[in-house]
Amino acid sequence: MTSDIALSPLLIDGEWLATDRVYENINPSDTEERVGRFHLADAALARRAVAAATLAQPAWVDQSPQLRAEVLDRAGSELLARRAELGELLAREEGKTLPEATGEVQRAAQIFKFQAQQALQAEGELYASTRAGLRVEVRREPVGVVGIITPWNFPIAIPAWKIAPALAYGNTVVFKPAESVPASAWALVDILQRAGLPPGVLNFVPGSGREVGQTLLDDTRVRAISFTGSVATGQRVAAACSARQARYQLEMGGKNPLVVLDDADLEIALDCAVQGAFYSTGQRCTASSRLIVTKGTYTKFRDALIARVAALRVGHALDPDTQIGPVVDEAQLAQDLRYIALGREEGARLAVGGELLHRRRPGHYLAPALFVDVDNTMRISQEEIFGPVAVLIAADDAEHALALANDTPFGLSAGVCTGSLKLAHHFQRRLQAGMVMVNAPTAGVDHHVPFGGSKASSVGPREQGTQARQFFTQTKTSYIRP
Ligand code: TXE
Repeated sequence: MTSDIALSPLLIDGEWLATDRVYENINPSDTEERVGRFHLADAALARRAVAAATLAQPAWVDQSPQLRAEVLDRAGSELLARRAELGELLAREEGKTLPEATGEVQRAAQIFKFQAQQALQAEGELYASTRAGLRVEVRREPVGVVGIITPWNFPIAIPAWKIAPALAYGNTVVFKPAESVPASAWALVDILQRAGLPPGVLNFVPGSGREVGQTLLDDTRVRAISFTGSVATGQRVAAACSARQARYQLEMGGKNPLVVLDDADLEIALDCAVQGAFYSTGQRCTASSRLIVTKGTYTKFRDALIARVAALRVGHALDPDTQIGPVVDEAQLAQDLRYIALGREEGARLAVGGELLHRRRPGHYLAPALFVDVDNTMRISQEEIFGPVAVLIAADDAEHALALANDTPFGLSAGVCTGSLKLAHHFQRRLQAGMVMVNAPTAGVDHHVPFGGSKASSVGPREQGTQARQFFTQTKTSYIRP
């Protein structure tokens, strides 16, 4: 056991609290290393956090927007200044490589700085009334108390892209991170609190989904829930929120296709496939888990891809040579291995990877797995695995590839590699996805433009950029006789 950060408390109404429940998070690169110890909330504390957020909200929205902007901007500056240290913490906790983790912290900083400016962009519209002597004013106001429930795969960036706009527009927040990544979440909350948030504006209640998360879903004072995670939990969020008419925003799974057409630049296509499918250990909702290749280039692409995948260096997240870190935890590793076994049972050919690897330290190391000659109807082609596992599917021609790409319940991200402007434009229009990439990996997005999917991947308004305003504000129409 090496360096251990102290027992970290929860935050309710500006006070750091200890409880009698403690969670220990373990480094997936070295399961003998404990990253930290964290006090956990229960249902009663979650309700206390909601009460604090409810009390704090009117004063927070009445603050000068300049103050809100300054707090968020200061938090962004501290994240940026500490990106190496926090990147290392994130890499130890989640298992992504150091460059990926440091990049994620930097992304969170950019998000805070961008959303800080949105606090000053309170938009409104004035209309003439149809009735003489009246004018009509349409304003956007905060929703109130927002519950933010996040997954483990982006432990700083996803909380950042929900918390930053929520606070910028004058909402108060109760934040519940995923169980397995409390350290990054705690560091983010600590930074925001020290940046000058008044008590109760941001409350931090790590704890179980079933208890703490469900309490937020069921509390009528929580007027909106922003959620990222699995489809099954997303459905629970939707059911609970619609039962009490709260608004909700769901970002869930993906089974994102990357289409490679005969005329694609082979090197670019291989880079997109390897990057999109396997980096971050395939644990991205935008991962290219389905590679669909037209038959003119299929064999050449397949053979080159197998060689590239076999050469990927899997190892400790902090090792500078590592390209692919470990799987996040035992449960996710078990899920990955179940799907690898299922793929074989379904008759797909595992061309490379899929076996457990042993490294200097004990960790959840899995060799990136590529199934080839796969049928799109197989479960490994249809269900989100969320690990370093991809399938390669042959298509007769571009139209067949397009039909296969769209033959999925999901619609988050989709890519096409082609040298033809005409085909690129055709795919851009016809791919059923919230985000389309041309000659670029399906994963990897900018923070200042909308993020989200279609079909079963997302419900509710888009996240990030200026469109985040749609979820975190509501419209009020006033009729005024001066
Ligand atoms: O997700 P959950 P988990 C997929 C991926 C992964 C699987 C399980 O396939 O293997 O989901 O991951 C909280 N009320 N994705 O267990 O359970 C929970 O505590 C309220 C894909 O992490 O959905 C956590 O904070 N909240 C996805 C959050 O929901 C509840 C990213 C997400 O957990 C709750 C993550 C409840 N009843 C997982 N139950 C992507 N595509 O990005 C749980 N939670």
